[in-house]
Amino acid sequence: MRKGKVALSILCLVVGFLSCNKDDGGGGITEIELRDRTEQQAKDKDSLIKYLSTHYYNAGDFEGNPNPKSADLIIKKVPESGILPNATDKVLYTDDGNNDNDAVKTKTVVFKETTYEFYILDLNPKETGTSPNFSDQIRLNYEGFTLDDKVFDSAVTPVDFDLVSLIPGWRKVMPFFKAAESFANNEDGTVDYMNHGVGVMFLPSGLAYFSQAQGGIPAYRSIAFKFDLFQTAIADHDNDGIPSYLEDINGDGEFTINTDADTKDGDDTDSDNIPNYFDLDDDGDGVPTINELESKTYSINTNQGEEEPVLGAKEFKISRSESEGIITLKTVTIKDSNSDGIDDYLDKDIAINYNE
Ligand SMILES: [Ca+2]
Ligand SMILES: [Ca+2]
Ligand SMILES: [Ca+2]
Ligand SMILES: [Ca+2]
Repeated sequence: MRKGKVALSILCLVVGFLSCNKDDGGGGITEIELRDRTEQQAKDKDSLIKYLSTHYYNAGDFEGNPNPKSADLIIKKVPESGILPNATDKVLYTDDGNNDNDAVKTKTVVFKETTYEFYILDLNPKETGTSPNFSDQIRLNYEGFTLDDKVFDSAVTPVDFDLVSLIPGWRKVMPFFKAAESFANNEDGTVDYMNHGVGVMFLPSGLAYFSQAQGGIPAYRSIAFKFDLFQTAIADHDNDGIPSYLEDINGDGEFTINTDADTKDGDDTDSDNIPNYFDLDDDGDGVPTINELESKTYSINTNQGEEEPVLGAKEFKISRSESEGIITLKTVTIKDSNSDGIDDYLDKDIAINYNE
């Protein structure tokens, strides 16, 4: 119980600090006028479409390439003549009304009651590999750049991120990509990834930093990132046994508290202002969520050719360890003991402790 509480109070502290800054007005802090999201999105869409329709990339270097990487990507401005250097080069966006003809695919999402468009370029479309959920952990290389083609941030050796802690655009984009098919550990400690996800995202400011100036980027700027997606892992932020992506109760791809306690429009079943993904007792019935799930331990002896079980539809891995060929796998299974369609951990009228 302690872990969730401590982490949450740090979060509140950070939020409190930011709002203090905003309120005091003076003291050298630049006041940024808060713009209307819909109006800003219209402007951002224009600048993004302008960028995409006046830039091309080296598509030929990615076709039939079995193991492409984002470092191979070259994006340049279309020359005045309109003639691209190589026959295989492709303009990112043609604005001919048919997105199928474009290199970048247009995606639409509602965020903060605003309809946003973002654009993705998939440089390694593939069938294999796992896609992250919007709330998962990812390992990747990336490079962020502005629409003036200036790099503002990058990581050339793999870094890990919690998608929940990033700008919203990343949560919207990453589920469209797949992590590596396989990887091999080298003797020098580096890892080789085979056939990993490679792409570019073009984000309006509303899915990026919006009103915040950040790392040399002024407020209200559309930005882009190219990336190599290597690995992904399902996150369970509060370690209550329920993967975080299943704790998005209203299905909007974000974690929020309720703005209305009656309709419960957010992701907070017991309306205690702690969203479920961070709440250790989601329904507030006094029994921690982890104890309202049925736990199971499997011992798999691979020396005798035993194989790991296929988990049930509502069964999730808690831990997995391996010693001398014996795999110990711990899982939890969501229960609905009175079969009313509301799982026990979300049903405040059911308080069965399966671990007692
Ligand atoms: Ca959880
Ligand atoms: Ca949500
Ligand atoms: Ca709650
Ligand atoms: Ca409970």
